[in-house]
Amino acid sequence: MNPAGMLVGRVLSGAHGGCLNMAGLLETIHSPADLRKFSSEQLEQLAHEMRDELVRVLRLRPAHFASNLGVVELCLALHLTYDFSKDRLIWDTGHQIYPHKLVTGRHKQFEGIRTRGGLMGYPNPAESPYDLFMTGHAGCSVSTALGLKVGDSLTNKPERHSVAVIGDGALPSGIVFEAFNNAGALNENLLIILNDNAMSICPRVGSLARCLDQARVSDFYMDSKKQLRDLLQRIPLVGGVATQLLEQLKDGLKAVLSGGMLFEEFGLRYFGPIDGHDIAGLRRSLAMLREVKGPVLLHVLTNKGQGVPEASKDPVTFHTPPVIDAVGPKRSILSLRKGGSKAYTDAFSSGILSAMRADEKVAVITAAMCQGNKLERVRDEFPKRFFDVGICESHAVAFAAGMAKSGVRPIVDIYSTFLQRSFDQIFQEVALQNLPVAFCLDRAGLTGPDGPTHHGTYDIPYMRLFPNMVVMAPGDESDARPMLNLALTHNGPASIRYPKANLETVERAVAPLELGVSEVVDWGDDVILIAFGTLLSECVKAAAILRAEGLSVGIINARFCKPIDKVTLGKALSEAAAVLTIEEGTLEGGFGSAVLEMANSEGIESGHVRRLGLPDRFVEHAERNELLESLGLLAAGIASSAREWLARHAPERLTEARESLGTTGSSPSPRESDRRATFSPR
Ligand SMILES: Cc1ncc(C[n+]2csc(CCOP(=O)(O)OP(=O)(O)O)c2C)c(N)n1
Repeated sequence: MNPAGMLVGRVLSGAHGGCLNMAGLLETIHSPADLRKFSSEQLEQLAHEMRDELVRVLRLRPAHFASNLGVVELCLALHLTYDFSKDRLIWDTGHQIYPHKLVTGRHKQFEGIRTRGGLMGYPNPAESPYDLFMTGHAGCSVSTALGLKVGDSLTNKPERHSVAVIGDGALPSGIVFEAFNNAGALNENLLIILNDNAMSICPRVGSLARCLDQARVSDFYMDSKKQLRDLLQRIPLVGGVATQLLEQLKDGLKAVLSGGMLFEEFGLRYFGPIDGHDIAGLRRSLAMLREVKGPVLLHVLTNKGQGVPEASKDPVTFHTPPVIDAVGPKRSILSLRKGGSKAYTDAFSSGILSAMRADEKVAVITAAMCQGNKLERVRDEFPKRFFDVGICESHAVAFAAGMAKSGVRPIVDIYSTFLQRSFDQIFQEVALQNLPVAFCLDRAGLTGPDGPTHHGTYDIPYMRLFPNMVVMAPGDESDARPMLNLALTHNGPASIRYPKANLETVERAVAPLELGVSEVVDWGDDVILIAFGTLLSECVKAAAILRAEGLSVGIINARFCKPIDKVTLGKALSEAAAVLTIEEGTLEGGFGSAVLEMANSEGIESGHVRRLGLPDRFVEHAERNELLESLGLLAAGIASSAREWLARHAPERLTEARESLGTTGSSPSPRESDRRATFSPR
């Protein structure tokens, strides 16, 4: 970026009378203890430097942007008030943790954040003792902070403070209220900071949002609240009835004016709202609250995108903006790089829009991911059939079940990783009732720079567990619409998983989609590659590599994991010398496992089946293609696994193939074309 828009170096007096070059305060911080040497002015300057650093690094790649700009002062005030080498700090979700990384000894590595081998974009205990849990899903901070506090009390460390910072977007998650309920009853010392920037990724939704909005009627509210308190304290209490009335009046006024009543009813002492960009004010409040006994909620008002005018004006785009091309004076963003290619998310969001235009019974539910799911057009065209329920995935599914029972055709559009929250509702409210709910599982597979908290790894196993559930994955773009149509006309629950990837089309005469039937792209008898999902295109490339080596290679686009296609897949297992299943999901209980289970129950030999997919470990963050390559899931890796497997199970086929090449040169082998012609799809 243009350094002119960044730091303006100044020399001011240091807190201890010395001179500090203000341009380099951030560089002098190796641990939060270093913050204590700064004067108030220097802290302001440090906040400025931190924002410059965030802009300098984050403009290079998509990353959480506006949320981090909004918590710089809060982060400094927290580290100045507490000693988190002993005290406990949990940033809810963890996407706003970058300022914390900058002051906890990770400034030098910050440049590489969210790249392969670099810092994670979320808390990571492997990086720093200041990060206690690796998280990325919203809503658990109050529970873990409370657990830490209780754990510390039980293990004779009662002096440790415990703090959770939670955003107003995460606040409505059901688990937060479960934690409040428990915290109020346990009455342990706990500080919950509500970081209220009036935004989730999109504007916050629901009745809780309205309640918080009341507290934002700032000046009026602050003044009147103070005046009313003063007034109430001056009214003489005369008799029991008057006291009772007065209490009721107090409560009523509090409820109307602050929104804090809700928290107090849970047994949390409510303070605020206060300005989250005033370091001195924050420090005063935090120092006072550190001494308060019992659970406390401090309501802090911040501005998402603070310090970058375009980000504060448009926090939705700047939640995770694309690469920032140009930055002007005062950190104003001059241009963003426009994304060119269409992704699977686009194919499904436009499919959903068409389905809603065609049938007024179709409705769609998102859990705070309208933007990520690209549902803005749906929201604007069909406001009555579009439901953003907030970060409440369990509710979303049970809510969909209710709608389905009433005759609506709900689509639950949720990322694979977040839908894990709804496991029990998928079981009980949907599958057990055999209700026609269509699940669109976006980001199923490796999500890239977000890493293990966000990879959509487990949905194949958790979806295929349930009777009645249809489990589908498109092989390419041409499968997307037919699958959505099938899900919306099927008489029971159906799910479709698709990755965070650009659309691709595999050239072929596309077979019409039929429930439980896979599509044969090519037949072969040395190797058959069975793809479940969009790694189909890599299988096509792998097949080309292997065919050039003289092998006869078939490709199947499985389309369904459940019901599984016993006929086609059974035939593949019976005819090919080596069979590989390929999926972008965990191998534990995934599609390959489904194929092995099918073979076992059908009495088909399956020792020659090799499963390729995600290993039984948490996969780190990096670009999706880097990860796929390192896991052997791109064409070269698939081809090499196939060769290896064939060498183990039918080495003579490799020799034969080599010999046939010797006689025919490198042109496609006659063996292969003969065999390809032998398959007759049903
Ligand atoms: C369970 C879950 N669902 C959805 C998300 C996606 N998500 C990440 S941040 C975010 C918004 C959170 O809003 P808030 O807590 O107010 O934080 P802010 O970004 O406004 O600071 C959402 C929906 C998530 N991380 N976890």
